[in-house]
Amino acid sequence: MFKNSIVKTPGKSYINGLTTSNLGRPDYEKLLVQHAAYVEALKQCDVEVTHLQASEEFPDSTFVEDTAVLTSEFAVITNPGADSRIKEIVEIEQVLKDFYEDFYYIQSPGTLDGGDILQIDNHFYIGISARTNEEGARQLKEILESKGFDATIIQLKEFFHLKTGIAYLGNNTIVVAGEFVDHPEFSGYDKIIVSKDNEYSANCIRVNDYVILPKGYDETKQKIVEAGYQTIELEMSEFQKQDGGLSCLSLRF
Ligand code: CIR
Repeated sequence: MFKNSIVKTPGKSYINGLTTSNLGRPDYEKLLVQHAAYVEALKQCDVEVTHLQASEEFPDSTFVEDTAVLTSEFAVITNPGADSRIKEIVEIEQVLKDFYEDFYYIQSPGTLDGGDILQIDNHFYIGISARTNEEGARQLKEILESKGFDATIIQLKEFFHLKTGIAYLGNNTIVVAGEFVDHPEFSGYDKIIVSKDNEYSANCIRVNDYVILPKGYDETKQKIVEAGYQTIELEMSEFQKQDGGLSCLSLRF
């Protein structure tokens, strides 16, 4: 069960943030509507929402997931892999002090984005990506192992972040796309396989009694419903334009 979440309203500078997509310029008004719907969805899932105000100096800071890795007992503050995002951690660490006493830190030359971390029960998967380097992954593995967790490092081939292509729904069930469908590290799980055309919907999140997924991916929705989950669908177009998905928009703990 998650009790808490942290979200952050995107600022107007969001439209000048980092992206590799060619989906066009985000519409700020639409973006705010989509963000508000995301916050409502979290509330529907019965989590408390700590809602941070927009910061114009950090265009990508609505993607709070990248700044921390949280367990029920301790917080790891990351060292984000994009230079323009590194200082986003200052505010998040401050906010997390209301919830945690035990803090760990990823330190340079290690870099790590929370989007590259997937927790499945007591096991963490750490993706090495354009943002998370080997040293960052090694540091996180060491921290997690010192606290009794297991951790596996996975070299990404195509996905932007690890969780761009994989989600854990509980009950040994994962949602997987692309390079993770036949990945040997994930062979022991029951898989909901997302087709190439629906790849964006692999970034979905289980929050208590619901699975939240992006709107417009009926095939994925159908498979999740057949696996026994209630769903909430959210319009995500303006986040997708900046390489963001559902998991990126909150810290859940
Ligand atoms: C970035 O490039 O950092 C943002 N535009 C998108 C970050 C998405 N975060 C995530 O997948 N965890």
